Amino acid sequence: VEQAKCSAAIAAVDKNVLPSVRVLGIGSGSTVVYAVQRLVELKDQNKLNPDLVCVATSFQSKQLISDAGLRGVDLDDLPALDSEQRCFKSIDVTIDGADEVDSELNAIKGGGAAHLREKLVANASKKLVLIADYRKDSQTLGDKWDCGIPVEILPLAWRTIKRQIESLCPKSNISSTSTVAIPVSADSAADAFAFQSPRAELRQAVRKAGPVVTDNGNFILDVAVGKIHDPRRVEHLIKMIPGVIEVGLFSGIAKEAWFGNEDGSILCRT
Ligand code: DER
Repeated sequence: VEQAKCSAAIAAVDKNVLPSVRVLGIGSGSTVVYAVQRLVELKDQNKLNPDLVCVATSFQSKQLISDAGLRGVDLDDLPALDSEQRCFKSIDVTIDGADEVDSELNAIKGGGAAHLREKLVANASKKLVLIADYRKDSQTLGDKWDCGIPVEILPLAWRTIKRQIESLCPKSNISSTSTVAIPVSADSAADAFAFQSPRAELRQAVRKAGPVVTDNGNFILDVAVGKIHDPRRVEHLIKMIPGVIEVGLFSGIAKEAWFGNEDGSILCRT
């Protein structure tokens, strides 16, 4: 698996981090470590833009940037790209990992509890490139990733938020045999999407007592909903709940996804 991650990372960096790239977003997680290692190699070969600056997406990512001897910069310190100060996409390209990617390049992210800043940086990027091993390459979100959708929430009301997420779809519409289309709004069955009755679990830390606390001081609920046929709708439905800060569904954001396969081959989907 590590070799597959490494191959995908190298291929994605070589294809996307050209000398013309001046501002690069660096994601979080274990796969992106290989991308930064490749950046160091390119830097040593003078193949990077000499003015390259990197935007971190977490404390881990900030540490990767500084340990690699790359120049870090805060998102808000980047100059606007147009005179009217309107263009908010100040990052040329961002390279980041993912927990699962579907055939439309929608992704589940947040396995590393970093998706709030990752989505902020991805949204401010002209191009988001995902890198992953073959385990993340899916037809439909929820096929392979069984830890649920990471949702960053306000700690002070976590039980109330959990209850509201778990009440998102009336159980009465769930048939016992299969996932059924559940009208989200009473007025239109067209709003329906396949959605199991969600279960939200507060993510517990491993080497710290109590729940995971994100870099932003918040909690994570992992929301299991089964297969996600309409990621954008599920994302919006959860995001509308008061106290939800960010949902680990990246719908229609990524432009490219690179997967390392078990046999050493590499797959790029656009
Ligand atoms: O938290 C995140 O979204 C990370 O990008 C993560 O999910 C990917 O992690 P991995 O590269 O360690 O699989």
